[in-house]
Amino acid sequence: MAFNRTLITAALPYANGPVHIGHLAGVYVPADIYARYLRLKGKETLFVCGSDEHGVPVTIRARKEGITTQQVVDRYHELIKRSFAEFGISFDIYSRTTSPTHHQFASDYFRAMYDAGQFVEETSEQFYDPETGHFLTDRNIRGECPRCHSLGAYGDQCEKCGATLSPDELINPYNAETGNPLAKKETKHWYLPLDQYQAWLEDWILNNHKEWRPNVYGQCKSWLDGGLKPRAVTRDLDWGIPVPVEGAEGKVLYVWFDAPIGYISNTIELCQKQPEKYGDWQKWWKQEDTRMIHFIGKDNIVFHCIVFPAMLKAQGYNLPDNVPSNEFLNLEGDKISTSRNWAVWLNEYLEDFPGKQDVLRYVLTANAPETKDNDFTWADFQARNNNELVAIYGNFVNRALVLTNKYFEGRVPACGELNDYDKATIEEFKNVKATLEDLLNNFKFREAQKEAMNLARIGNKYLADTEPWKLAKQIETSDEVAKRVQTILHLSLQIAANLAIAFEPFLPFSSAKLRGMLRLNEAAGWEDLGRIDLLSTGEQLGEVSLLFEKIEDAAIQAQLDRLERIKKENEEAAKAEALKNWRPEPVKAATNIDEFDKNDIRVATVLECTNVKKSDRLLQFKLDDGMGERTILSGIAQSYPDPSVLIGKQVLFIANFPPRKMMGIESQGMILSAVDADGKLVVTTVSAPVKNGCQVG
Ligand code: B3M
Ligand code: ZN
Repeated sequence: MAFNRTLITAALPYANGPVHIGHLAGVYVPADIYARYLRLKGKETLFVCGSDEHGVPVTIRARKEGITTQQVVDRYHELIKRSFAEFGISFDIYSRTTSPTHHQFASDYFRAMYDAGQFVEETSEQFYDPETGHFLTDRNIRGECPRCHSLGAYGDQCEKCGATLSPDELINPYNAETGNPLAKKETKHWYLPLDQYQAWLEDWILNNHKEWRPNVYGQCKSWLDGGLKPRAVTRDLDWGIPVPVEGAEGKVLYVWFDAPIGYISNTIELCQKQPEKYGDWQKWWKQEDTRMIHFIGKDNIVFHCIVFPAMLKAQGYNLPDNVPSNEFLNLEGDKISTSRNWAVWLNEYLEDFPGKQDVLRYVLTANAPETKDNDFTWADFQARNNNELVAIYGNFVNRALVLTNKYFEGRVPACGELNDYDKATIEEFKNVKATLEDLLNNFKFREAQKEAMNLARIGNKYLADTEPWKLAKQIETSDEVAKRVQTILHLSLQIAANLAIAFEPFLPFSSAKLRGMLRLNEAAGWEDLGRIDLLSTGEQLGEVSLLFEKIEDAAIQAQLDRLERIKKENEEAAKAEALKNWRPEPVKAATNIDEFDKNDIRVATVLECTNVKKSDRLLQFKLDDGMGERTILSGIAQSYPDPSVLIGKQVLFIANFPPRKMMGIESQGMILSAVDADGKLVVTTVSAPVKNGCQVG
């Protein structure tokens, strides 16, 4: 269907922490590239986003930081908004779900569905804390995992074994915050009957949107194949938008009900503020010739492809045309995590690398997790900057401009006769526009940026091959040579102007700078890409400066050191957590004295105790066992950084295990140790002196 305008939405980030590179690579950078591309093409475009300020994540953060939920969302909304702006994410509006417009509109949306009989009401038993009188969300319920029996599993997931759980499966569930045991109580909620939309969704997605990315289509298909069930759209919480129905006191809209409506209410807010520029909001949400694209991360697919479309369909709104969702970005081989602080935070990046927004944009797009999870490493960040942005793009542009300054006082020289090599070069870069468009139209940003860089490669190669700096030696003496140098630089400058346009969606700061240096006409847009008359002969160029600068090792090392520090902190926190949750193992199956007596346990004095060479696990003991000397190897080196502390101690060992060779040494028995909660091994010693060789029983 033909469309005349595009509404682009980017997932609303939770205002429970700053934005990190995973968010940027997955959602905001691709969405921004697309928005800038369409605007550069002169298309009517609206790019909407805002903070998601309801839900449990913000309330958890508030309790952790000891401040109110309102303070949390105020703090992070401002921080996120500012960092996005500084990073050049070109939203038309970045609002928030605590705005009055949103509260009103989301509430009305619920009410309209309620009045139209589009919900089902159901009363069910839910966990609640009898002491606080609060119902609990899955994430706030903890207990023993029914699978691996570790303690402290969450109501939705066990982080130890990875099992997906429901709170009902937990053994001895308790309130994660108060530690109180939980009871069940009846409560009424409103459900979106997704089962009633099943047939329609199947037809809409599976038959009519086969062009969606395989990861998106595949996830939808598996949800649909599993059969959709009604989903509760209300919660018993005190933070959120009150359910606008009688008898719903103390209940709020589920965050995933109100958040996507935020796309609409933010559009409304903008259109009410600037009607001349954006028109009536309904044009963006209800008119058939408007196309909607949702940029999201893969954990949001079901909400944007199934739940929200059902809500939109119910009320007669437009449906998304495409939902380009990315996989996840890892950091230095590890999953990015807000709670573990394993991330590169946008606000910190902007402080650590001032003026280098485009470098991060470039690297995140070059490594975009479009089809599979991908990894961000600082080494790659440095290499892509130094070897690609500096060495190819920056180098080409700089040489073209500096040489023009040097030989032609910074004026665009005339284009003389083109030779075959010039013509071949022009041919090559003329194809770039069509290729780029095809890739961008299909949300293949990673490939598209590669193609833009290819244009810089063409320019770089052109200068390297034609070597105008060598010819320049004869500029004074040969008219022909002078003309040749003019032509080479004329063409090079035209390629540079093309680069400013081609890279504009990806690297907006560099393009603005390059446009300034070339004094490129502001009106030159996407459709001018491929032209070789973007700059006029005789035009004076602007002041030249470097487009990109080398990033030194020290800056990278500082980032790696930071991550190393965080890793250590996390290990310590995990240990402390394990200690806190530790419980003794259940008692083993019954045995008897005869079985026990088969083990010949005795006392011996440690004569020597040393690390085994080339093993970080084994200690070698020489013992006086009352009968002579005995060697035993024990895998406890990690617990004894200084093994000599054991010398002179009387220890317990099993004397009748068959000898065993390890690392070329024969071990004649086993020394008994206690395994502490954190995995540390402590050798058992005798509290009062006894004869070596005496038996334990
Ligand atoms: N805030 C989840 C997330 O940040 C959620 C997205 C809402 S989009 C309407 O992953
Ligand atoms: Zn488990």
